Amino acid sequence: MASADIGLIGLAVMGSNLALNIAEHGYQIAVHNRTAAKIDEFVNSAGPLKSKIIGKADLAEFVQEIKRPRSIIIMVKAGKPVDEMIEQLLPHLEKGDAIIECGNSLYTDTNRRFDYLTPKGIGYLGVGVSGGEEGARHGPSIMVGGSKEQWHNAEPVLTAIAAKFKGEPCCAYLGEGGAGHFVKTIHNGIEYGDMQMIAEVYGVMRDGLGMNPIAASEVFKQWNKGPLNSYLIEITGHVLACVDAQTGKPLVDLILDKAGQKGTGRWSAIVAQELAVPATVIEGAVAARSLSAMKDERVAAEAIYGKRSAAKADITLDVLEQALLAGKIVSYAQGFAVMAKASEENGWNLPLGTIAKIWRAGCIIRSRFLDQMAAAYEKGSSANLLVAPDFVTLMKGAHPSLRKVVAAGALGEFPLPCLSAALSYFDSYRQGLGTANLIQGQRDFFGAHGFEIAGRGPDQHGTWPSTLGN
Ligand code: NBP
Repeated sequence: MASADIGLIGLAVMGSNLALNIAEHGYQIAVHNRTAAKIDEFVNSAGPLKSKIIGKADLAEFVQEIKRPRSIIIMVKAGKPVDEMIEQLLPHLEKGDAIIECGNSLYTDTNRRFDYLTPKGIGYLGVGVSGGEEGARHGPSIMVGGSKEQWHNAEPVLTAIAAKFKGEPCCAYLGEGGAGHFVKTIHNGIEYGDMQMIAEVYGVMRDGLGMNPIAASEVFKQWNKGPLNSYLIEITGHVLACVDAQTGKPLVDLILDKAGQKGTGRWSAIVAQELAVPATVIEGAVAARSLSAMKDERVAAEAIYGKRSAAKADITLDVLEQALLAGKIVSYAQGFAVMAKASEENGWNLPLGTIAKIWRAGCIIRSRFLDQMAAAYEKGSSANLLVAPDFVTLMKGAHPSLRKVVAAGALGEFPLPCLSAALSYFDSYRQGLGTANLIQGQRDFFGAHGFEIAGRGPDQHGTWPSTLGN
């Protein structure tokens, strides 16, 4: 007799914490893992929640334990393991059952799996889960895409375990196929941009203002009470304040300046390029991580060009705070513009306001700012955030500071790849008369590509010299 409300496969960090979260909300859950020893280990360590968890090493028995129509979460390593798991599960499933894949999958893989399973009568939900281990255990932000009918079966469990923002669950159905995983990818790209811009501002404090980590930590703690209030600003305050027990030195000064990346930031930059939507802050952040990893080359280049000048930057902390706010507005405007275009291309009808809402709690980029964004979308903004009235006011106040900081970086020789990318995008976006007229002239010169002249229409050509020289 089936007794579980839901099943879950994959008992590593994310899966085991999600399973505990589900059990804690009163649901009976069946669990399975490829390495069977981990199943008993997990069930036995579940404490008072043990009675809610049924461990099954045999896949057929695991499936039989779940009430129909079945909802089965897969939380295994993204990529091939997901396809392998689907093939193993298929013979045991019946029409109407659903696979809910919650890893960091590439959205095109999710589209493919959705197209493969839908004709078989098996629902497929590709779900982005953000918030790391802590979020999985106590309330992540959950971005759902895929089969709408099966979403309704799983909705009570997923909304129960999601983070809540003022009582509203941070979980929503966003569209068919890979819509949920696409939104999670862009979330991660925006997360890269936020982290890089914060790191750049820390660089200004350290290299431009000569502040030590403790002093910088105090500033971030203060900023967390204002418009920049967010999880990432809060943890930055803690990271900077941390002291290494062995040496008594600030931990951040001992950590090697080489950042890792697992791929979702890079995917978001690639997809933005494919959609021809400029996402220069995300691109800058991905490139900055790659450059950070080239430690030996950077050290060698510094020996050639010499250390940067030690002159103090002429900026205040208030200016720095406003610059970060301006950079953030541009970055989110770009990220949401990528989602709007992808929605159009894929026929997803992504609800941008809902996305801003479900990112307000549980996920890594949660912030006060996202509540303002959700409000802007509620007021009817659908175009680029930079022209949403409330953000126009914020940007008008903040962009002069962004300008000062980027100028200080250029003159002081400290790199600000994302803040400067944000400023360039803003200046290009608000410039009625650009410089692409010259590019069109050049293209016509060497390739007869033609150009448009107001009043004369497209496909115009210049009369160019047939030979060069003199
Ligand atoms: P991992 O990504 O480290 O995957 C480990 C799990 O995958 C184990 O249960 C392992 O089983 C299983 N597995 C592998 Br590996 N190959 C398998 C196969 N061929 N068939 C069946 N199972 C297989 O776990 P995680 O860190 O918990 O992350 C799970 C997913 O969630 C990933 O997609 C990850 O990108 C995503 N995610 C992670 C975080 C995070 O903070 N860690 C945050 C958000 C999303 P075994 O025990 O038998 O080896």
